[in-house]
Amino acid sequence: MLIKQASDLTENDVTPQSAYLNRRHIIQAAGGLALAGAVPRVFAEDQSAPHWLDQKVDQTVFRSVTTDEGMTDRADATSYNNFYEFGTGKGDPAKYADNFNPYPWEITVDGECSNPGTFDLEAILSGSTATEERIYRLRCVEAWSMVIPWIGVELGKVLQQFEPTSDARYVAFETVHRPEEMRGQRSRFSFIDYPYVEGLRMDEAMQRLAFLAVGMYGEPLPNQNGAPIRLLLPWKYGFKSIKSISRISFVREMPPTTWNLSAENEYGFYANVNPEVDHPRWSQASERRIGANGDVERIPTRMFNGYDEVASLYEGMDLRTFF
Ligand SMILES: Nc1nc2c(c(=O)[nH]1)N[C@H]1C(S)=C(S)[C@@H](COP(=O)(O)O)O[C@H]1N2
Ligand SMILES: [Mo]
Repeated sequence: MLIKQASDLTENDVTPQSAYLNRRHIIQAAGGLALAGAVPRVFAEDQSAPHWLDQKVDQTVFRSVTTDEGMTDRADATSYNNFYEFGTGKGDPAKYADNFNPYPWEITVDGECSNPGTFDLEAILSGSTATEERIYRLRCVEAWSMVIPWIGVELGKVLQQFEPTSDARYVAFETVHRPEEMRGQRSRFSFIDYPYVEGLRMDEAMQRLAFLAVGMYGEPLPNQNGAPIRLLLPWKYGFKSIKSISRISFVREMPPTTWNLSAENEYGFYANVNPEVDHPRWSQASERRIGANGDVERIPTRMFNGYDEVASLYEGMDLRTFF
């Protein structure tokens, strides 16, 4: 895989030809026991990504958004997670997501659109443009953050395939409900109701930064990071970036969202990263960056997580009221 920098970007392609870009080729070339321990779990047994997805990820040639901040190690981004369907501990998703098999995968699309239906993931992705790599900051509402290279497609380009009508003012997303494979969905003590649901205003969904990832670090998404397809909204708190999406609905009214349902005074619908609006129980002014080589440092949090280009979406809105 050769990833080129988009020419219209000013930030330099300072990332060295990282080990991760070539890892699979190295693994293939070695083909033996020496590197067996390095083969990610997603490739184990029947959970291996189908060939077409593997290819789609591997053929990524275009890096459209990047940053010169140090990238979080793959080991950290795949072992320190929030995915309550597999448990509430940060290590639970990596520990328990092995029982989840995301292939094959279908997404049901319904509501205010001309082209609804249930589609195989492959069909949805083949109708989109080529996959691209984007290195995004991910800022959790709990005040930790990472820098992760994702592979995927622009959300807006995918949504256009379904031809939303002018009645579609919002788009709602749902995570798959598979209690037999997701131990957190079986828990009697869960304080969130499943399936996990999220939503965006239509103009937010069409913003070019809204992204659907099918891979990270040059490989298909591991289960704990939301295989086979999850949202990334880098200017919003991490909980908006819903994982393992199985339904997309175009709707007229603002849809319910999981964390807002659990505590509406703590988690709003918009959830834009904002250092000036604290969580009722903690400050949002700074964050704990889990950066390259496992280094952890406390850094100031930036408005919209530093993605200023989204500001026009919220012009005239009081971001304290619409948090
Ligand atoms: N379905 C689902 N999606 C989810 C979550 C979850 O618990 N369930 N957690 C969210 C939160 S709080 C964060 S910070 C990110 C974490 O993504 P990561 O584990 O890939 O870093 O996923 C988000 N998406
Ligand atoms: Mo989060």
